[in-house]
Amino acid sequence: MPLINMKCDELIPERGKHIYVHDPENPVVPACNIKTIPGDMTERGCAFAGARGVIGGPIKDIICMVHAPVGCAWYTWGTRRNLSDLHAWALPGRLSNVAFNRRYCVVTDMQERDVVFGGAKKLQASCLEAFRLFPEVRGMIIFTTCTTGLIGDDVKAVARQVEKEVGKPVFTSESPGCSGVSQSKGHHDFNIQFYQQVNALRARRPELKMQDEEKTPYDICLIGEYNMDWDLAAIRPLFERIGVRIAAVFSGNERIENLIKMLDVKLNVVHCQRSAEYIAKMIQDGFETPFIRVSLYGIGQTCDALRQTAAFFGLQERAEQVIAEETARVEKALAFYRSRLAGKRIAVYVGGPRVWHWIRLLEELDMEVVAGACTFAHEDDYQKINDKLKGQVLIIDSPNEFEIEEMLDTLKPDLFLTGMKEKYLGRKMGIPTVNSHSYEKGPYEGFAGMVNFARDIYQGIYAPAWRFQHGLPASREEAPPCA
Ligand code: CFM
Repeated sequence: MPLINMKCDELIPERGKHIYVHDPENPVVPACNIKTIPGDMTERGCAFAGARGVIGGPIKDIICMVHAPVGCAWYTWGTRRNLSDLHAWALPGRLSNVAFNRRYCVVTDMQERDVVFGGAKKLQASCLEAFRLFPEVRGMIIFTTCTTGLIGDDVKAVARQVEKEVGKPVFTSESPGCSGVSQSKGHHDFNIQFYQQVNALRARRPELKMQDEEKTPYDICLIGEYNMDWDLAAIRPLFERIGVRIAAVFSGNERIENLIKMLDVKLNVVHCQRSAEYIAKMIQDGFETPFIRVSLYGIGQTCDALRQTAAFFGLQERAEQVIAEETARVEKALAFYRSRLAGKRIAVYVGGPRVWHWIRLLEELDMEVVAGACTFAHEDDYQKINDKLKGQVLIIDSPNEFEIEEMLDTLKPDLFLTGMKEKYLGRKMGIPTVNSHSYEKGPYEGFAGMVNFARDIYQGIYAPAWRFQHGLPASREEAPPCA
């Protein structure tokens, strides 16, 4: 039976249905995307975090108005390094800096009195004040959280009123933290509500649609791409060189103006298929715009993504040219890292998709995935993981800290690809880590990104600091010189 119980779960045996050792002969999908078992110290985030932090946050020229007590805004602010710029049209000085969405945290600061008597008036005043303080922003999204969701403030009415007064689009994202089992619910909510509201806005103001003279026959929208540590700088030129135009990105470093036009492209290219495939499906249903699923991590998968996109538009020849040039450019560096990293055993713990995004990438460096864990993956993510794994691999759905510790202790991987919270656990156990959410020194996507990723893995494993830790394998003590 591939499902297993871990020792640390003696007191919560129900966890067993979330954990399995993948067997290629008999693949199983664990229990997933269900309520956390009481007493299990889950590492999951809330639905609001999924809506605000993951999808709304990376939009570069809007205010994310968090209608909540200050903590909801403060503790979710700036934790995800999706960078943006506000250069092109910003005022000089104060706002001509990069990463507008990481510099400002805007919240209604709900107090007890507001909860008792209702917060709608306070929200309206806050929206108007924010628009006055940041005259250059082009719109707003109002986010509700547990508090304002539960008291039932009519945020849609406030949005309509503010939009009328200011003349800029105001959207709402009603995805209170408690409304789902993980941040994944917030992704879904945001997709549905944004799609509906963009459609409604386009009906009210048709001049916001993509006008005929703007359109090209090669317009695509990159969906589920969040510009983590400037991934777009590595990816955008590749698509442009094969001859397509990225008319919109949902939602990394994107202007709201382009997101309103995203319904007018010819093809949707979906990268993160957990957080954003929903909107691609809705656009397909509503506009008959097809979508393709891609991965932009690793050489092979990036090539596949370019080939698939090119095939849709009949641009295969140019794609082959770009692929030949780019693979030649990174060959030497990757050969160096491969020679140092071959045979290393890796554990990966992320939200979900990156486990399957990275299996092939790690294989390209001759490394092996020995364990995988996902915070909020759904069944289709586990199917994708199973399809890519060749050997017996431990997989944990929504792990708690004890399970992660036991996983690392029993499998002793050479490197742990993980986030900010768990890295200390790994490092105290003598296992190097690389930040697999917002990266160490990215970008990690595309050809150049693959070299950065390999370099960070190499620097993690061969960091001289490990010499001072006892009981480490010899390989980590004999650091070969860096390229
Ligand atoms: Fe998609 Fe993402 Fe991920 Fe995600 Fe995330 Fe992320 Fe992630 Mo951190 S959108 S599901 S909610 S690929 S922030 S950029 S790295 S857990 S696997």
